[in-house]
Amino acid sequence: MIPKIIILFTVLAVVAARRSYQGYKVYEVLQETVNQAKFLHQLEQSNDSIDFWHLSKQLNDRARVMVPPGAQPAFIADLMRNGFQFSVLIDNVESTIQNNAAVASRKPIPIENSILHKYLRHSDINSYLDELANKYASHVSVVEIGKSYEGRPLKTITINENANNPVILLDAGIHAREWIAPATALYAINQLVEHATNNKNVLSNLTWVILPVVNPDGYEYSHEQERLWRKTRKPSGRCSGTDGNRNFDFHWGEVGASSSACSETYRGDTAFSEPETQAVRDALLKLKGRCKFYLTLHSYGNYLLYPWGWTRTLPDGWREIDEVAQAGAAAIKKATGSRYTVGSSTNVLYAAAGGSDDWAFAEAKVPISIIMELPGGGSQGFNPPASAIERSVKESWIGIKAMALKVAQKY
Ligand code: 0X9
Ligand code: ZN
Repeated sequence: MIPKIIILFTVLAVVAARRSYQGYKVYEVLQETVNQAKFLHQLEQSNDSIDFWHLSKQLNDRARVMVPPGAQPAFIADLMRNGFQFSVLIDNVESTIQNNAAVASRKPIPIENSILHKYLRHSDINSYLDELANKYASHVSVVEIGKSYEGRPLKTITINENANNPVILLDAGIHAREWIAPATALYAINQLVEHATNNKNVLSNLTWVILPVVNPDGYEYSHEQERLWRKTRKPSGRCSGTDGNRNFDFHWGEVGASSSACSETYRGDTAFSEPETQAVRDALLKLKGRCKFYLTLHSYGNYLLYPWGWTRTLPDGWREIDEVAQAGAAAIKKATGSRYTVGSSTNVLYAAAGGSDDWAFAEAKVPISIIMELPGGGSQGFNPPASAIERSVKESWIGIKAMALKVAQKY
């Protein structure tokens, strides 16, 4: 029997170890002119202490920027000097994080039920995959495609393997804090395996390979220590982590990626410096010729984006990708009314080289490569409450299915 006082101290130690976002604010900043948009992009590149949750090239769009208390006076002075209109979207980021902790500590429920109501931990996600492979052994299998830097198994689940089928590779969670992405991948797995009869049209002549958490070290760290952690966890000098979505070897580091290890968009020491990006690379290379659709889930902003992410020029074959993405956006619009913006990453958002989407398209020769920026949590940004999971994953699955169907018709 462990004395209560020890339990209390352990709980306090764990709570104390978690990074606090007390006093951090998220500002919404309206960019009305080209110069204002340029100013924000330069700020994103040059200032490691402020964190852009959303930034795009579109005029009259509102950037969302998280700023720690000490940097707020200078940030506001910068905005005023440049004539920005702005407001405070989240007054204290810490209060949105505590809401989530309350949900996370509810008593456990069976995994299938939890998918819609909880952000599952990495070990539970992997257990679920193994459980499905055991239960549906004739057409479901799990493969460990590598290990994360901290040694967590990177598991893919393959559904409906058949050498004649085109393959869809779906991944999620390369950015740790974007919890809704692994939750969506998990719901897709659940639908394809446990509700196969409702999803026959995307199973009959397609094989799905799904990696629900690309960056489990970062994902776990964002549960335990820093809710808004984005990168992997391997140390580089005095800072930790690489932005996995700047680490792929295609125009690596050329634009929109930082060479500073402390930046949120650190490109890594070399291209493919991270075991997690190597695993995605190898999985895609293994499927070269067969994989027709690479879909990578992120959050947030309701975007369906495609190559290139490193230049504003559009690649040969972009119309095919656009057609698939438009099918996804239209299906969602029809089902729930939610709007997605469709276009090339550089033209819609910003130029950022080294993304998995560009690499899959250019080097693994996947003809349809799309990044889906899922809905966020409204005023909570990356921190959509667990109560929002069900509505979000069900809506996103409608779009994913519509895109898969389009791909099945093409190949
Ligand atoms: O910046 C990113 O990596 C993505 N947005 S996020 O807010 N989820 O971080 C967009 C990436 C678009 N694709 C490329 N630039 N290749
Ligand atoms: Zn992301």
